Amino acid sequence: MVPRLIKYIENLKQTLVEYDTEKAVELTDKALSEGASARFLISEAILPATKIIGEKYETGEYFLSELVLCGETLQAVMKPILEHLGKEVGKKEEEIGKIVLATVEGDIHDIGKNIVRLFLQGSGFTVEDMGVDMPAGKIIDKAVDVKADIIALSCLMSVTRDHVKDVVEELEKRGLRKDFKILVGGRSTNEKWAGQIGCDKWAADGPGAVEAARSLVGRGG
Ligand code: B12
Repeated sequence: MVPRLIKYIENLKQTLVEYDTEKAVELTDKALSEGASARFLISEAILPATKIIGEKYETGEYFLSELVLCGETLQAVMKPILEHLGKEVGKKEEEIGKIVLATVEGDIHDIGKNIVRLFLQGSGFTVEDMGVDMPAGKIIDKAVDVKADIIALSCLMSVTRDHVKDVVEELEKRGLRKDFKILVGGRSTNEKWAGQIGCDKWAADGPGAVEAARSLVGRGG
């Protein structure tokens, strides 16, 4: 990365942690207009900043009010970053599969889900994004309705992990488990746990989600 762009990174991280929305958006716009890629900003500024914010919340240095303010600043910078990412990943003409994507019931985190959506769309998947706090039954109804190949679930909190399991169990209850592949990801999940509860694949990030989804529809390798 060009050295002149690196100077934005530390500043952007700091403004995100200090929930200075105006400055953070200004730095993001400048970095993007000077040639920084959205991928670079996500990996070098957004993810490290959310790690610091999470730690401050966990250790009690930040209260819920600060977490909420940080969430607002993050959402504000994600707007131009997602627009840019959409252009970077492009759009394939050929559709290689349909995905119903949602953050599970009880969980309203959606920044990572929205990144994953763009990567999947860019690689030829049609993605029906149902948003956040989505109960298992509604996710399955939608998957049946749009004849999805894959149900992709985002889960950021340990307390909502059981709602990923709800989707697996509800599919089994309806006799539909074989009709859909389940892909899961998000901070509170991991590959071992995903396998244990009966998901088909787990992935760590956007590019990982693409690789996993492609293999689930037989387009891997
Ligand atoms: C921003 C934030 C918020 C914002 C969310 C704004 C929004 N619109 O998303 C707000 C302020 C609303 C919020 C609220 C809460 N939060 Co919060 N939040 C965070 C924070 C700081 C960042 C999350 C984030 O956006 N990360 C950046 C994105 C890019 O990363 P990501 O989500 O992990 O996504 C990547 C991967 O995980 C993966 N991925 C994600 N989804 C999917 C899906 C698929 C299919 C695949 C394959 C991959 C994948 O790819 C993504 C791209 O790389 C985290 C701390 C952290 N370190 O993550 C806490 C954190 C997640 N929150 C936490 C908590 C406790 C809460 C609250 C309960 C606080 C409260 N007391 O009210 C509420 C929950 C409300 C609810 N019902 O959901 C805890 C959860 C702890 C736990 N173990 O369960 C965390 C970890 C903070 C902490 N360290 O304690 N939060």
